[in-house]
Amino acid sequence: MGNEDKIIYEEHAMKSIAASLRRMGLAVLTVLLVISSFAVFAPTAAAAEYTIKMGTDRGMLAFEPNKLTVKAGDTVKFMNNKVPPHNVVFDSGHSANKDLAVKATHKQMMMSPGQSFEVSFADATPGEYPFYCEPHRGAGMAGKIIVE
Ligand SMILES: [Cu+2]
Repeated sequence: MGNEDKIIYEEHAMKSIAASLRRMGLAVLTVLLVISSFAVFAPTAAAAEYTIKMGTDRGMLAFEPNKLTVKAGDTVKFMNNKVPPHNVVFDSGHSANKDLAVKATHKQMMMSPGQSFEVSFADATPGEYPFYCEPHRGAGMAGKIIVE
């Protein structure tokens, strides 16, 4: 190999090394971008499940808690507790999303303690979702779920 040939050969080698480094750099950058986008957009905590008791532990005609703040994606379980029967009617006229309010309403009376049903707030419009218990509305058995 002549001196000139050697130089050309080395240049080629350098170029291909530089090219593969660039490719590797791109790959690393892509991986970093993917990881960082996950870190930014992935929820830091899994969807939560909350429980609202129907009738307080002390036997009051109230929901416990009667005010609950959740995030879209969370689930709220209404559990029959004391002094039944109870039901849950969402006030669709005053809810952030009427369809969800109608869907979440559980008109059927729950007679025995421990009975429950769940309301999913997946893809829920943020805002307030007021609800009440039909037989005990007059006694003030009402509550509100706020979706952030
Ligand atoms: Cu009730």
